[in-house]
Amino acid sequence: MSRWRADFPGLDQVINGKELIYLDNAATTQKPEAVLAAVDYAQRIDCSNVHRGVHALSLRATASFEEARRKMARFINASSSEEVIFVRGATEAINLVAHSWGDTNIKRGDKVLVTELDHHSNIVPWQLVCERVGAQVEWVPVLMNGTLDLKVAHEILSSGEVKIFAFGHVSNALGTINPVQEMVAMAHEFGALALVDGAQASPHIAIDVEDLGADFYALSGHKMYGPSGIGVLWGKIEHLAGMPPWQGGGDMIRSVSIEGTTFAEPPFRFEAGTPNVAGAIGLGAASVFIEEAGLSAIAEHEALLVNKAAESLAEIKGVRLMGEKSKRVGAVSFVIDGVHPHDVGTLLDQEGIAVRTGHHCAQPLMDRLGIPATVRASFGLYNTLEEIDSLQAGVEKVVGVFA
Ligand code: 7TS
Repeated sequence: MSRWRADFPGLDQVINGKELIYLDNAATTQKPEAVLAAVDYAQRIDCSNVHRGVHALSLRATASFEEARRKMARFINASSSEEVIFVRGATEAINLVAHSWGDTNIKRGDKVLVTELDHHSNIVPWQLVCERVGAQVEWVPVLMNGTLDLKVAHEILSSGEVKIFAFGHVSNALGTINPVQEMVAMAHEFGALALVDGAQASPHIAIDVEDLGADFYALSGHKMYGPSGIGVLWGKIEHLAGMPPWQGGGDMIRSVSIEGTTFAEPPFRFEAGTPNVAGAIGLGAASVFIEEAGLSAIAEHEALLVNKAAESLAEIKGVRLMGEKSKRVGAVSFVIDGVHPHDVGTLLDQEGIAVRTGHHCAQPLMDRLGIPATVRASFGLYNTLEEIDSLQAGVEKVVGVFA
């Protein structure tokens, strides 16, 4: 049993006549009572716009919103909450950097380095900026064991032409944990910045942006037990201070006149318009929930789940696991010979088991693995070893149906 399970009301439901077994946590996580209550309070009681009212409600909403920013700064060990920008999610965080930093600093003939292991969110924004400015996207290949070929990364970086190296902390499709510090150091050695997509790391691994040494770090609230529509872009203040705004509007200016506009300091320069106030407050509550649960206790519990899932699925004839077992967190991805992953997903759903099937927005990875799609079971702190038994039984049943 998981000691955290009772905090999640969404888990307590019956799907297709079976108790829900929710193994689609890499897509989004369920929300604990503490997050639901924080969002509810922000909208029911403290409902007001932020940074613009002198009345009590607005002051309360602003205080809670800025408290959430400080909680997120603590959660990732940022040196200052000025470095924490609220965005819609990891996708928007990366697009913000690609536009604001990228359009200013990447020039014709420069290179941007991405990886074949990454989510489309950390690929497409870089392709777009390279098209805009006439730069070139270069790729770090992924090896069949699910890890990156860092020798090639080193080779490409050593040209000195790479402006930024963008890569994930943890792969959403395979669960591979990348050696972030080593990759950041490699980028810096050759004069490139490093952006880390932490969307799949933040629910599983303690994040210390100072220690990782990266220049930018992106995360999504809904993948770490927080609400959807909110996330964080962390950036080193020396970069943020020199970056132009991406979007213009209210709350991001110092002054506006007919002659022109001057902009607020970070983080407000990058938060045009009314922000997702309740979402940010809910995300702050999620970070406290995770801190109180303890990332080392979470990691210990989840390692049992991932290892048991990998071992029990590998025992089933016809099942092929993707990626390397030892460096994995949060997810296992597999295919069944002769069975389309979507059929596996549909049959598992009949057992009340929610998994994701498809390319997981990681088509370059699928191409490299030579498959169109996988079945992915991904785990949260509330999953149990009994649920892994049910997954194994469910997959055995699928194999039986197609035998
Ligand atoms: N980066 C990674 C590594 C992701 O896994 C995802 C979403 C994103 C970025 C985008 O996050 P968003 O919150 O901005 O949408 N990944 C998945 C997934 O694996 N299944 O559904 C969404």
